[in-house]
Amino acid sequence: MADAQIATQAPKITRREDYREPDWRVPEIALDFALDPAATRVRATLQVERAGTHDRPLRLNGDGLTALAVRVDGAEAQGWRMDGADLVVPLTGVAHVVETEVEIAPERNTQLQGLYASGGILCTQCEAEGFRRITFFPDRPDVLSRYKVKLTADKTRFPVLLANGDPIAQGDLEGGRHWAEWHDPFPKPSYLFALVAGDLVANRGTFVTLSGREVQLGIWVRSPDLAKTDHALHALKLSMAWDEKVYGREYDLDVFNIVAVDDFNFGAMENKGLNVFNSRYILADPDTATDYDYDAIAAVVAHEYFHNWSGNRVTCRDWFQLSLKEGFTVFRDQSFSADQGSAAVKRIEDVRGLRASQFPEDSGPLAHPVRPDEYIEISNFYTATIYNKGAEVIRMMATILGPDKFRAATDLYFDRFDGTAATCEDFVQCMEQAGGVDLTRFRRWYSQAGTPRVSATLAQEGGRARLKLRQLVPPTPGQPSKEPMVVPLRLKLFGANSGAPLGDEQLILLEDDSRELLFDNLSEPPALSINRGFSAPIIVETNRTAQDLAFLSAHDDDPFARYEAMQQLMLDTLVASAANGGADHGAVIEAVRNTLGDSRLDRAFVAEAVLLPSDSFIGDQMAVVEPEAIFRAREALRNELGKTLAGEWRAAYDGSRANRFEYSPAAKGARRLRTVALGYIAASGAADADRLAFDQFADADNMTDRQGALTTLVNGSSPLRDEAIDTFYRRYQGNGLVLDKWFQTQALSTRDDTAEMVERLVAHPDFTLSNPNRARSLVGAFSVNQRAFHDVSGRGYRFVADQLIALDKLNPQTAAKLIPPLGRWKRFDEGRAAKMRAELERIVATPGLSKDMFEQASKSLD
Ligand code: 0A1
Ligand code: ZN
Repeated sequence: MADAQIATQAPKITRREDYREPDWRVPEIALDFALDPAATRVRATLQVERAGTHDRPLRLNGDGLTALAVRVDGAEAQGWRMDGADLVVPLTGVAHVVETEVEIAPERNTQLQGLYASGGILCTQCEAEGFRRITFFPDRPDVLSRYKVKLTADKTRFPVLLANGDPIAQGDLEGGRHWAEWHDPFPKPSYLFALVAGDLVANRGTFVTLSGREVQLGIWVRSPDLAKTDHALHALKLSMAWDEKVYGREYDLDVFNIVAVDDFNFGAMENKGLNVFNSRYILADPDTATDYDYDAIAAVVAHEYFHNWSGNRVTCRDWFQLSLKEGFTVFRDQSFSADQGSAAVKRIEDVRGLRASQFPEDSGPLAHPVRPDEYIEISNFYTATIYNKGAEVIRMMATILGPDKFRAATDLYFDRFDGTAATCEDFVQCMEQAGGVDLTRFRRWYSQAGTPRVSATLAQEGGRARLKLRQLVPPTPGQPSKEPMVVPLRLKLFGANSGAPLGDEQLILLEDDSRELLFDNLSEPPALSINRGFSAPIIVETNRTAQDLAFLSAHDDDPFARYEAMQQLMLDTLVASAANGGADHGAVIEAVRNTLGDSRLDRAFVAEAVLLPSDSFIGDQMAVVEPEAIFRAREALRNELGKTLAGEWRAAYDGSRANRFEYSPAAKGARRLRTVALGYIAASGAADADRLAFDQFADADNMTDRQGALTTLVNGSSPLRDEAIDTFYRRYQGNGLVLDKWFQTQALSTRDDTAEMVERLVAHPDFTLSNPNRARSLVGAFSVNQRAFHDVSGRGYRFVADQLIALDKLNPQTAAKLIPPLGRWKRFDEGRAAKMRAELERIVATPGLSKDMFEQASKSLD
């Protein structure tokens, strides 16, 4: 079945410069599904029209399909042939009706692309190229069609039949079967097609749009999960109202359905009018979902909903333009989430995520521009660069234009390109026209990979100061030399004695290799606050002293910059300590003490600010990553912070005790700080720490507190550790999403026997590679556990490679996504690097490897 996926010696490279408009358009398609898990019949009727004057045949993409019938204008087609997996049909006129028939087996589809079965539900995933696994079609995003879909299935097993658009008709048939017909009036590309059939129930709601239309909303799940869908439904309504208010975008169909399935390769999918979600981004109640989960659910629901305009009404011309919809939609969902609670905390979280996933990608073998030039397998390009750096690029344009012009520019974009397939260039042109700006050089953010490094040196000369800025964009694969980027920098000076601002914040553009700025009439020595709000996705290197940073961490009036000053101070201390086997912790301890004691700060901010940078982020600052030295340096600082500020941590812990679960920004902040404080109490070696953690674990009325306590116990060595692990398991046996947390918490343990433990967990009866969430919760989590994965013996590398080779046979997309940690070998010492390379070589040499894995693993060896 996976034949079409298997790489031959030289997999085909698709290049952006080779883009050609489609030869044939398909304005209408009717699909008729006779659904059956073992054998589903798909009949497709395509109205095709020749585009322009040419005599090329109609090429319909297929993947693993056999044509059982091909008809043209009602008669059996003559002269059709297979070209590889594609069906090629010669046609003589300008317009024809082409019918095909195929049979597929959803229950045998382990790749989870196309039509597949998940827990008794039949569902589809077509982005990017899954539609060709369902029927023959020009499976490219610039072919837009109106879809009519008829579904027929056994009524007992599949009482609910859903597809895109609005329901038209339904009825019963002989033999216990029934049917439903759906019609989507909006032309869409094939990647947005969806159907779902299953025994589902809905949490229903309504939303009245700005213009007064009533939309029927449904969150569809299996009946035991119905009680966990209120949060998602609420988030959907908030998203619909937000898009009207902030972007002037209304929903356009009579119904909007979301279905949750347990087996899903990504987070969720924005199919027109019928979003399909990984159940982890829908299901929540206080007992099973953490605050992090609640927030992620709202963000993903918003993200998929916002795609209705940024992605569906205006789609992408080709897959090189993927960031056109993804970068913009991530920016929109980030703005939505920022508006729901603390914007500062949201920005901190987003930047932390960018640094954890995008920065390493941008400095490694898989670095690629926001608009890539070529790919082997497009699924490999659903990356942090396309999504998160893409969002930063949109954010920078919004910063340069200011809010009013940015809104005028997005209005222009939606109006001009509604119903079409557009490019990143089209978007930038709208920004230029409505914003009255020239973005010629700014476009380099789309074409050049690599994280720019900006050095900022401030020198005081009497009452003046001179700021020297210099930028460097590092070489990346295929791009040895770079042009300077346009870097928007929000900056401000503070008086280092008084803490008062020395002038207003400025937005400056660094457009060349370097730039100098002069500041006059300074009444006192200045401290530099730069890249405030993280106005550009860059690495900033300054000549600020530990004293400057400590000062800014207490006085900066931009919360992000304040957090950043603290992080930089911690980072400098930890890097020095890892390199020299110790460092003076005094400045960090004082800064943490000040922050903990500042009652004006909200608890969520405090919790973020006092957290030390992760092992991996510390490693990213070092010429050669030393996992053990980093771990020891971080633990030593945690220990000293825990001991020196013992009273403060106790006070923070006790002061953040909530009485009863509530999902509000204040309650979330309190829970976060409580668990952070618990971590420091444990790190101090306090005699009662394990008991405190176990009590929190046992008494918790919510998953945030319970998992927070479990994490502390799992990292430790108290006898209560095993008891907690067992209790948790028994309590949640049968709940897949919570068991994922159970596996993940153990895979992320900081203990030195983690590799052994994870190897044992693979044999656990609840472990399976067939479910992507489960595979990620153990293998994915372990491979980002810097200390355990990089165990000097190489056993971590071997373990992950073994798992990925096995996973590739089932689900190449999910396997390939887990390659990057092995590809970071250049950052490690020779011994580790050789072992990592050896595993990559073993993967590349595996017979029958998918092209997904081939691309990721072979590029990672370069
Ligand atoms: N467009 C979706 C992401 C997505 C991409 C590919 C998939 O195939 C398995 C699934 C989902 C989004 O941005 O949410
Ligand atoms: Zn998306």
